[in-house]
Order: sequence, then structure tokens, then C-alpha cells
Amino acid sequence: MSDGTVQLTVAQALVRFLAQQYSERDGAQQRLIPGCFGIFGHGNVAGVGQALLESQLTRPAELPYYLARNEQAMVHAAVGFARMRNRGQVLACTASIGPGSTNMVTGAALATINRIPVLLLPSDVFATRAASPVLQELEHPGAGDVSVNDAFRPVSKYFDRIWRPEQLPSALLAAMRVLTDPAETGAVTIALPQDVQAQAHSWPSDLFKKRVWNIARPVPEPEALSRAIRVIRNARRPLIIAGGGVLYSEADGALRRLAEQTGIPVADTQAGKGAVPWDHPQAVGGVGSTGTPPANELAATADVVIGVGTRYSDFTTASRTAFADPEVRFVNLNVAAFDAAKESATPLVADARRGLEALAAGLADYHVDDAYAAHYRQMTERWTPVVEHAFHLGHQPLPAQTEVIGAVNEVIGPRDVVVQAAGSLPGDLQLLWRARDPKQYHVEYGYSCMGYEIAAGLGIKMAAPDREVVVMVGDGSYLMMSQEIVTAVAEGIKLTIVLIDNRGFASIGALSESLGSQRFGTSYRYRDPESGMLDGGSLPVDLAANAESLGADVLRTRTIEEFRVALGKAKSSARTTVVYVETDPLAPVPSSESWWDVPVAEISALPSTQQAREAYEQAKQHQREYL
Ligand SMILES: Cc1ncc(C[n+]2csc(CCOP(=O)(O)OP(=O)(O)O)c2C)c(N)n1
Ligand SMILES: [Mg+2]
Repeated sequence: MSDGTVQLTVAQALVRFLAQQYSERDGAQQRLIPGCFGIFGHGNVAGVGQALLESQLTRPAELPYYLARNEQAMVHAAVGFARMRNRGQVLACTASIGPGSTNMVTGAALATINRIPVLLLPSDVFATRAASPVLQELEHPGAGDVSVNDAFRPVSKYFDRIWRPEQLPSALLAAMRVLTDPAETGAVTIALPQDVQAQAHSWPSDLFKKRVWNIARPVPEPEALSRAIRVIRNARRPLIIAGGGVLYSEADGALRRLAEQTGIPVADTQAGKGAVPWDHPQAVGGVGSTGTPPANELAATADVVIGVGTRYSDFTTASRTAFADPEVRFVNLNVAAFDAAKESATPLVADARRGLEALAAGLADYHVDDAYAAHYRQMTERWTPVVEHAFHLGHQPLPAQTEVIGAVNEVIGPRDVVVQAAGSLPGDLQLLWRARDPKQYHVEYGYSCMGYEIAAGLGIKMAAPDREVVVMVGDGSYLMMSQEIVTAVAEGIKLTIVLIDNRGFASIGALSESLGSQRFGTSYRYRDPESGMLDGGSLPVDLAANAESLGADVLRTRTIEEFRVALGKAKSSARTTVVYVETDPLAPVPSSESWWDVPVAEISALPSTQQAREAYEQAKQHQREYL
């Protein structure tokens, strides 16, 4: 306890405070907030910007600053970073008022949905209202205290606005708690009015002492553990579903041990893939709408589903059709009570690693019977050649996307990271990818946000400079957000970007066709004057040239053989390299033998829609409520 005070602006105090925060888990301590992304405008240039400038004057910088090219993208980069660091480290993002700040709202939603911590510092309107409305201020005639930053409230796990300097300490402490709470974490937003940022104040010097935030590993309540063990012990056809929580808790070892000890097969979600390596005897692949047929058959007949660190999205549950046994029960191990309770489960609220260790101890004398083990092994062995075939399809004249995935999977090293988020790639990847390391597979499928890929790749590479980061991005996503290539070039952060051009939305095109909407509006073409539709000739767009113009090295490939060679070159290059390949959007992909609930028009003049509606109503009958 010291009774000294320090004179600093609000922004200077904020930066000094952030530089003194540490996280701790399993005895390892590290800076909680090792850097700050930003884009300056009049809302933050002289406040947070000035404070950041002062903080760069030491070597190394007190709070290293990174200039991004788009505010949404910098939040994606921060998410990629925190996810790669298993939520033990977080980046801050500063934006100017108005559009700079609202550009971050999408990133905030993505972070919160994926349970990944980011610290967002949008700038806000004058607290004094000296000259309202200022440039970019929203005027709400019926609510004087509303600004555009109120849009962050529903997508943040913690929100505060600093109208007066005195509010800053309590807001910062609350923010750090949420950032380091594994159950509560997500986007944390502190809005900073532009005049308040620059305001001087006398701060207690204790505010700036080093602070260590312990990332908790809550243990299961003994009674809850007994209940969970009782349910699992009676299971004849149990199935574990590994979600992202397994990886964030670094519980992959504990999961493998439990699976080996009990013989219970492990299926994974998009966020959990890699928790168990693909060729592990208990691994059965992805589950749900884009999962593997073996995992989905096991899900259909499972009597007990053990969800670990999963939030049971509709893709995981195949819109509540995946688990079809009439008596199926769930045991959910999750650090968040909210997720543990899903599907009327027997909840086990605990850290994944602690919970899995406790389950293993309590299930010492339990093992699935030999027939069940032989059954799931046989099924997964039958699946292996299907993947092999898809990886080496020999599709002509343009290669299939599955071949590109196969080449990436075979060329990159076991510790290298593949990054994806939206389009047809996440589904194909979950179906086919063979993960060899818990951090190899980075697919953002909570928000499935087009534009995440390249931006997140940047953050992932910052978090793991010793790994190669291979971003896979479709032409649609690339067109939405590729500008962070410039940031990668400027910072000397090396990315390999596989740009798959299939001239539009292969994913939504296929979905549209399956739902009777005839691929309407899903390919990038000229408007045809006769049909009035976007089904004219191909556009003169050259995305490879675009990438070149942003400063990346570009390798154009036409065949899968050329692609493989180029990928090898990109891997050994020290510079950010885009490997460009065109693929056939209509090439075949193995089926997941699953379903996804996307409602079809109940009445229509189109026979294609009428047929799709009929199929929809049939499939809908298999949807369950787990009560
Ligand atoms: C920001 C955003 N807008 C819209 C969507 C809906 N959407 C999902 S996939 C997709 C098309 C993606 O196109 P592309 O990146 O070329 O991948 P492809 O489908 O061709 O594999 C769209 C529009 C989305 N996921 N994210
Ligand atoms: Mg595409």
C-alpha cells in the first residue's frame, strides 16, 4: 500500500495499467495484454493515441502498438491471437468514434459467441457535450445519453463507459476479471469519450502496481461428479463430444487418457478438432451437420453423450437430430453453467482438465464392451479410404476443393496451423481434415464470419511465431476482407494464404440448390440483359493480381500438382505468400449423412421450392427436444 498519487491523463493511466496486468495458470505467468491494435481518428488520436506514443518510447515498448487496416479485422486478429494462446493472453483494440468503433461490433459478437477474450476501446462522444453533435455523433432525440457504442452492449460480456476519470479504476478491474474468467469471457468493451481520454487526473499509484489475474480451474462439486459418473457407468454406447473448451483448458491430454482408459469414442466439434489426433484409436471425427458418417452414426445410437467444453451449436447437434436414441441422456462438463445445463444434461460445472481427471478417477473400473469398440473402429477404418479418395480425386479440368484440402493437409507440418471461417471450406474441413496437433485446426465457426481468415491469421502468427500459419480463404471472403495482407507485410509477419477462387459462393450455392432456390444470386457474374439475372459471363476480376498489389508474393497455380509445389515454396519462403488456385464449385464432396435446419418457403410458385419444402417437412420430423 502506498499513499502516493500520479498525474496522468485517462488514456495514459489506461495504457500504464494495461502494461502491468499479468495472467497466471498452472504456475506460468505472462503479460495479460501484451499489445494493442488500433486505427486513429479524431476520437482517439490525441487521447489513447498520445498515450500509446508515450508508451512506445521505451525499448521494448511498454504496450506495443500495431496499426491495422480495418477495425473489424483488428478484432478478428485479436481473437485469433487469444484463441491461439488458449485465452491466457489478450490484445486491446483502440478505434476512433463513430464508424471506427461500430466497425468493431461484428468482431465483438464473434469474440463473445466463441468465448474468446478481447479488450475493445471504442472512442465515444464528448462527455461535456461542449459542441454536440460532434462529427460522427448519433443524435437520439429521446435519449441524450445514447451513442452508437450502445450497440456493443448486447455483444459484450462487460460494457462500461467512462464519463468521468474517477470511474476508470473500477471499470478496468471489472474488465480484467471478465477477460480472465473462463466461464464469463468474451468481448470486454470500455467506451472512452474523446474529451475524457485527454483529461488529467490524480491517480492512486497503487492502480499501477503489477497485478496477477489467476485463470481459475474450478473443480467439480463431489455430488455432481457422483451423479455424472452414475450416468456414464450405466452407458452401453457412450460418445464423448470434444468442444473448444477442451483446448482452451489444455485438457487434451486428460481427454486422451479418459478415452483410452474407458474406450469411449471421441467425436469433435469445429472448435474442438485436434483435441484427439485424427488417427487415435478412439477418434471418430467431426460430429453433426458437417461431421463424418461414423461419428454421426455413433451419435444417432448413443445412449449417453458426454459433451466436454461444447456449446451444442446447431451444427454440432445437426439441428437437434443427431442424437436419436429415444432414451439418450447428456452429461455436460463445462466451466460455464449455462453450457453445462444444455440438452437437459446432468451438468458437471468445472474446468475441463480437472473435470476429465475426476471422471477418469471415478470410472477406473468402467470400459465399453468389446463389441462396441470393434464397431466404431471398423466404421472409422471404412471412412479413411473415403477421405483418401476425396484428397486425390483427379477432378478435371479444375481441381476439386477436397484435393486442395488434401494437399494442404499433407504438405504442412504437424504443428502448422490451418485457418478458416466461412463458406464451403469449414464443412469440408470438418469432414476431411486430419488434425495432428491440438492447435493445428483453427476454424471460427461460432460466428462463421467471412473476412475472419486473413485477419485472424495475423493474430495467430503473432501468438505462435514458431508455427507456419496457412490461411485458407474463398474468393467471397477474400473480397470482403483481405486488407490485413498489408499489415502482415508491414510488420514482417509471414502468412501463407491459400486463395480458392470458385467464382462466387460454392457453399450458399449448394445450399440454395438443395433448398429449391436454384443457386439464385450466388455466383459472381455479369448481369445478363436478357434474363435480368446475375448469370451472364464471368467477370474480369483477378484476385491474384489484387493480392500482389497489396504487397504479397503470389504463386498462381492451375493444377493440383502445381498447387502442391507452390505450397511447398510458400512454406519455405520468409515472406507473406498467396497461393492462388481456381477450383470447380460443383465437384463432389462425400456426404456427412446429416441435416441442418434451414427453413424452406411454405408456399411457392416454383416446383423446385415445393419439392424442397416437402423434403424439409419430412426431415423436420426427426428434430427432437431433449427434455
Ligand atoms: C460476413 C458474412 N456475410 C455473409 C455470410 C453468409 N455466407 C456464408 S458462406 C458465404 C459465401 C462464401 O463465399 P466464399 O468465401 O467464396 O466461399 P465458398 O462458398 O465459395 O466456398 C456467405 C455469403 C457470412 N457467413 N458472413
Ligand atoms: Mg467462393
